[in-house]
Amino acid sequence: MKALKPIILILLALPVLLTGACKAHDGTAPTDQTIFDIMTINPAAIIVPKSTTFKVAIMGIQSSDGKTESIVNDTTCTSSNPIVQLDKNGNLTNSYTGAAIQKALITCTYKNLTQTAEVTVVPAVLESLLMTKINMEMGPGQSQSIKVYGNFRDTNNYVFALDMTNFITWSSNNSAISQANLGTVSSGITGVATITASFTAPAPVGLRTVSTTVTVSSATTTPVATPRGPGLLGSYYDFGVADPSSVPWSASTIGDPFERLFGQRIDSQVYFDWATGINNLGQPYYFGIRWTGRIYIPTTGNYTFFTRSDDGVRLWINDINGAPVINNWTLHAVTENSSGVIALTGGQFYDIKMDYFENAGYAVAELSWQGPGIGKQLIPQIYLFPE
Ligand SMILES: [Ca+2]
Repeated sequence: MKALKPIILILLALPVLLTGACKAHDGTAPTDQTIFDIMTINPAAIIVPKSTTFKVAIMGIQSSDGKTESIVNDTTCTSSNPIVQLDKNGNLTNSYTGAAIQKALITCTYKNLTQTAEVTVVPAVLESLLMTKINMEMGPGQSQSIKVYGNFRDTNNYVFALDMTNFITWSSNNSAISQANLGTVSSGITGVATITASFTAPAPVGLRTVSTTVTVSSATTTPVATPRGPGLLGSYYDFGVADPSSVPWSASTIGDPFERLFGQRIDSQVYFDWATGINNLGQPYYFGIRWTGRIYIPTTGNYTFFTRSDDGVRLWINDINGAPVINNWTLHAVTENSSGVIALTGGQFYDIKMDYFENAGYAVAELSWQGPGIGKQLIPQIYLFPE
């Protein structure tokens, strides 16, 4: 108990210190004298499921010295569509319950700065929760970061993930061993505990939970866990916007499909078949999609990657600024392409990027792999990470 006393004293003193700090600011000018000349909203183009809340970051940047600070609490935002609102805590909330895709333009003002964000609300239902780490092991008094994503199934039966870390409720079956708060799992005494993240979605979905074991052992010096990915970041673009007469492209006039950012979401897999050429965000051809992130390699060995695409596709593994391992940047009907054999190390993350465009007619985009003990299959969600 002797060792605990100073901690208790500090805890007892903390509210006094905080109260004192707050009072010092009363009636005086804000201490923040920084003049920001750039304002950012991240993400600036976001795709969210209906009836959800998502955390948005609003930052001020002083371009002369690069100083960056959250200004979300001092920013006021308005929305072009009353079903979507962004509050002073950065909570982007939509109350939509209908069946159509909804768009909103959010306009935010901080002092003399103004910035906008484009929001697309997609009818989609929460299917499951996913933790970015499971089977956690750590020593007493250690902690690990974690995120919890929701998997949402849209009306076209495609699954995308949304970061819900800030909105889930944590519980532990033995909080003396381990407990979690926001994006951190911490350990106490040795033993094994199960921690659970819960979220209650609007009816008829109701309660969704996900759990992991946390093994706390004095023998563990560095925290470890099995990573689980929510998918790759999909950035959806339009082309032919500035010059509609430039589309459709011909084989000799292929241009830049990444002309205007339409929206971003985390796609659980690259597995899309849009027979009508209109994708599940309502984008009619002509659109480009760039999937980026990292891939986790479970086992050391030789891997081969495969794409099926209509139209153009390029794939990079590891060296995303170098030569693509698949390159079929042409107008074509559904075509499978494969990489050469690539030796990869188990337990490692590698950068991955897949560029794709749909020019007209049918549209398909798929990404598969095969490797040691892995038959040819779509790359599963749990191996794909958006950052
Ligand atoms: Ca096509």
